[in-house]
Amino acid sequence: MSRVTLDPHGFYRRLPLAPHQMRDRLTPVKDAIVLCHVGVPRMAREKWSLAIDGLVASPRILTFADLARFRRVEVTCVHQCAGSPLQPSEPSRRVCNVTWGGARLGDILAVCGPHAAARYVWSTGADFGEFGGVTIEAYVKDLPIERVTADVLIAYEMNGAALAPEHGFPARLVVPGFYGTNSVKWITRLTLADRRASGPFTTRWYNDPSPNGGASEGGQTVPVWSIAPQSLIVAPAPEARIEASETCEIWGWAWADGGVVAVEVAVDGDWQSASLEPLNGRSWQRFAMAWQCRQRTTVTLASRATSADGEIQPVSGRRNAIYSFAVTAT
Ligand SMILES: Nc1nc2c(c(=O)[nH]1)N[C@H]1C(S)=C(S)[C@@H](COP(=O)(O)O)O[C@H]1N2
Ligand SMILES: [Mo]
Repeated sequence: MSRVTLDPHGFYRRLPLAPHQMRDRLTPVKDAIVLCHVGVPRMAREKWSLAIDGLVASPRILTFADLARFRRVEVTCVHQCAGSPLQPSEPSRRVCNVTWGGARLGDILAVCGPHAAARYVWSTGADFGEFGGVTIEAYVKDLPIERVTADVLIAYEMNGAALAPEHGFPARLVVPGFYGTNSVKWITRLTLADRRASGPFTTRWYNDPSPNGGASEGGQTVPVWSIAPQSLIVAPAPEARIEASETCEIWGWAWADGGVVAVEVAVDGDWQSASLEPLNGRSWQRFAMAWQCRQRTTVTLASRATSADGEIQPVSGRRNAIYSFAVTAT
């Protein structure tokens, strides 16, 4: 396939909402996160195609009309940027919760006959250029093939409308529960393979030092796949005026791949259980705690989530580190 036009060209992102602006359960498209490492490809639906090759019995090339003939499904999920791959331990609060519509990747692969030896799905986008001083032939990511049967999509809609160019028009991969970096936009190729992909976005970047010895010490690394437990207080806002004598609700959102089972809220370091709504699919979960300050003073608020597998948000140094801020009661 010939190369497409990029507009804009080069790194492009939307400034994410601040936590206190994340009031909607379903984030409007205009407020959704946007992250494009090398630019925004512009492609017509009629010119787009998706090649499926590698360890399959029958390789295929799907047109958009072919894609649209697969059963259409919807998945509402948290969509979070892992943050800059050049600063992998910076906390990332670039997050939203949106509904994707498209075809199940499992249904598409079923007609291609995956080989038993296939362990990973490599996905390639139409974008190319330069990032972090490296020439990028194409944006390529990978995911373990077991994940496909869950709810991985080739999506062509966001919140019920056709994808905007910056979100991957006409079609993109969506891996619910994985960080956004894995959900390849403007997807043009899927390759089934017996090993991980070897491009810069799967080797040089987006691999964390493993807990048992970091990469710098010659240890193992873990791919930036599953979303770690995280939570954000939406209200009160950092600049909000709080009445010392009135009860207010501290509330926010919590999420993790596989869901969150507990959220605690701290006022000046005193952690207490918040109420947490049950997990609904892959959406973020609302938590809340009633609180009365009782004194005219400035206090620090923080929240921390625990995932279903018992992982808890760390204090600092990780992309899911605890978010805290000061509020003043008058
Ligand atoms: N082809 C391609 N896909 C991509 C990217 C990219 O630069 N090129 N950026 C990734 C990153 S880092 C994120 S966080 C998400 C953001 O998706 P969005 O811009 O639609 O919110 O897309 C991912 N998919
Ligand atoms: Mo990202």
